[in-house]
Parts: sequence; structure tokens; C-alpha cells
Amino acid sequence: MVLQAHIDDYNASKLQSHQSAFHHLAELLERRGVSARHLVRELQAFQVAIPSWALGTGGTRFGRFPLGGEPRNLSEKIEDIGLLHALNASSNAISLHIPWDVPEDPGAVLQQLNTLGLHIDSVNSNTFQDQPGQSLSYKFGSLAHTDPTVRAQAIAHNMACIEHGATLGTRTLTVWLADGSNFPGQQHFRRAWQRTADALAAIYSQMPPDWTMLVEYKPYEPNFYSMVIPDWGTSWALCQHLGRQAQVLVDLGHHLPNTNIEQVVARLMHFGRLGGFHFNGSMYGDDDLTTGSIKPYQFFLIFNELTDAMQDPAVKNPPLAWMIDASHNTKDPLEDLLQSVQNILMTYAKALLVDRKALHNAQQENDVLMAEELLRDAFLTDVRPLVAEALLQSGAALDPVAVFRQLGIRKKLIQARGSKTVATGL
Ligand code: RM4
Ligand code: MN
Ligand code: MN
Repeated sequence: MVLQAHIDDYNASKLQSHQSAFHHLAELLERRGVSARHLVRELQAFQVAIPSWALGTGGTRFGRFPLGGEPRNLSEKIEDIGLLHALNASSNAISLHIPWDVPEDPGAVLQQLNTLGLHIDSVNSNTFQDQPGQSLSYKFGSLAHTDPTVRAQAIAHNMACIEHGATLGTRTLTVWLADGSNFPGQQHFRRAWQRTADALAAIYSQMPPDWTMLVEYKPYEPNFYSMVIPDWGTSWALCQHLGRQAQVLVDLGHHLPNTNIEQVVARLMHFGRLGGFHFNGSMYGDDDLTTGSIKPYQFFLIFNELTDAMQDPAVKNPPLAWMIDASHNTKDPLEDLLQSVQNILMTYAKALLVDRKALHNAQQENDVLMAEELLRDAFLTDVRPLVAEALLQSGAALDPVAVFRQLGIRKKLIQARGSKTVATGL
């Protein structure tokens, strides 16, 4: 209630300048035959899940510099996401990592989610670390391990994740495997793939019929010589092996430098096999930086392909699970998440601006320059007033980060939770 009053006050103080910017843009778009009102509605409907593992300060293997006020348990994490959603009305879901965030009291979790207008959109299994009390180690792999008893333990963990998820009303399991090898000769590639395929099939066969399994790939890290699922081709092959309830998850940071990610997502959607998306920004690898911070044009080109396929009735790809997967080493995690969501919305708005018919014609005519210019024209449009208008109409803040700062929220969180708290997660 207090927060809403602040948001309203803030919006009132900025309303005039916002409205003149919005009307100016709406007029420009109108002249191009684009309805600003329609775009605003599309933006209002777009929701991105926040990762439960990225609400605290992230670290590298060299160090971690906590900023204080981090959520100490799942309930405080949900509180933080409720705050983000109140500020931007665009992050109404949570991806949960098990066992970092095992719901001790599912009834209470559901009630809290309900009050804040949130839901759990997926559960993520963790077989990349050993947990206290765990009987067998994942040092040499989990679902791909040479020892069937380790594989059985990892299968059981995934089944437990499904059970936790089911009590919280989600129907998506995300599987990312760290399995692989660090040295030539360490692992037999073909056998490791087959063990993984069989273990995933064991989980898949016990999954409820209305669930989806998202299979995420990653080219390197923590293993540096080989990963069992290094690329989209391997994820796709596993999904083909498993069945229609299995889908590929693309994490933007999980590609080798210069990979044409826009083409990857176009291919997957053409096959109807793109199920989930992890947003983040990166310079080199799985850097997990703010979405859109480093290569905004590439990000736009990716969103352009996603949007093109989503708008094409001939494409039979199911709706995607949109999630952020990031780690915040230097910025305040909550500010970083707000900034990421804003960048995602802006880039989606630009993708919606692309004149698809004109682009199609230019492509048909092999008018290379015009095709490229049509994309650049959308990319270079300043769409900030569109996003601000969408947030305003949803009762959120015209500028979420500004309100977060104005209210001194981090200081208040430190006062309430202490300066030494450490959130579970990355
Ligand atoms: C991995 C991958 C997974 C995430 C873990 C924590 O690199 O991106 O999606 O759950 O990190
Ligand atoms: Mn990921
Ligand atoms: Mn990652």
C-alpha cells in the first residue's frame, strides 16, 4: 500500500513530460501505420520470471562482495520479487532452484505468492553441486555418471523437484547438467550421451502428462574439455529422443563467441522445439550480466526472430517460458533485475515495430539494403515512452529504478535483514 502510494506520487510528478514524449512517439508510429495502443497492450502482457538464485550478490571463484540486506530464505526472496513486480508489473513469476529453495511450507508459500500476484513458473534441478548429507558425489557427473547408483540418485533428485513444483502449481522442470570432462580421454562421448538420454528418459517417463521438461545446453564451464550437452543440436536430439513434452531451453550466455544466436532460435522455433529462454548479457561466455547491456543489436536481432516466429501462424511452437538467469557481482541485484526487465521490454517493443510485410517483400526481392534498413529503423527507434506507458497503465512505476532509489529500498532491507545476510544461489 505504502509502495503503491509512492509509485503513484512518482508517476504524478513525471506525468507531463512522459505524456508529451509518449504522444510524440505515438504520432510518429501512427504515421507508419503502427498502433501505439496495441504495442502498449502487448508489452503489458509480457512477463519475465525472476530467478530465485539471483537475488543475492553473485560471486566469482575469486571473491564475493555482499552488499547486505540479502534475502535469508524463500519467503524473503518472494518478498523481493513482489517488490520488483510492484515496481514494474512485468515480473510476476519465479524460477525456483532446488535444493537452494526447497519450500518448507508449501501452503504458506502459495499464500504469499497469491497475495503478491506471483506464481512459480519452473523448478530447476541442481546436480552440479554436492549437498550436505548427500550420499554419492557428482564430482564426475550426475545423469551421465558411469556409476548407475549416482545416476539413480540424480534421477531421484529430479523427481523430487517435480514433486516440489507440483505442490506449488508449476508444470515445468528445467534441467541443466554440468556433466562433462576436463581432459581428453576422460569420458567416452557416445556412452556419456546415451547414459544421459536414458536417465532423462527415466525422469520424462514419470513426469505428469501436463509437464514440460526444458533441456538446457552450455558449451563449457564447469567442465572445460567437453560438456555432455554443449549445444542446441544436442539438446534438440535429446528432446527428439524423449518426446513432445521435452523442449530446448536457450540461455543467451551459453554460446561460443560469434554464434549466430538469432539463427539458432529461428531454427528451434521452426521445429516447434523452443520451450524456454534464459535472458542475460555477455561479452565472452556465461557472464550472466544485465540483459542487453553489452550487445543490444544482437539482442534485438534475437528478439526479432522470436517475434517473427511468434506472429507466424504457420509456426507451431508452444508459448515460451521467459526467464532471467543472471548473477550480480557488482550492481545491486534488485536494481540489476529491474534494469534487465526494462531492457527486455524495450527490445521486445523494437521487435514488435519491425514492418514484417515490408521486410518479407524486401527479402523476396533480394533488396538487401532495404531489408537491413527495416531492421535498423526499428532498432534505432527510442521506445522508452512505450515501455513507460505500459508500466503506467499497469499501475507500476514510470521508472522502476528511480523509485527503488528514491525510497532507499536497499538501506531499508539492510536495516531489516542485516548487513551480513547471504542468499542461497549463484
Ligand atoms: C548454469 C545454467 C543454469 C543455472 C545455473 C545456476 O550456468 O545457466 O540455467 O540454473 O547456471
Ligand atoms: Mn541458464
Ligand atoms: Mn548459465
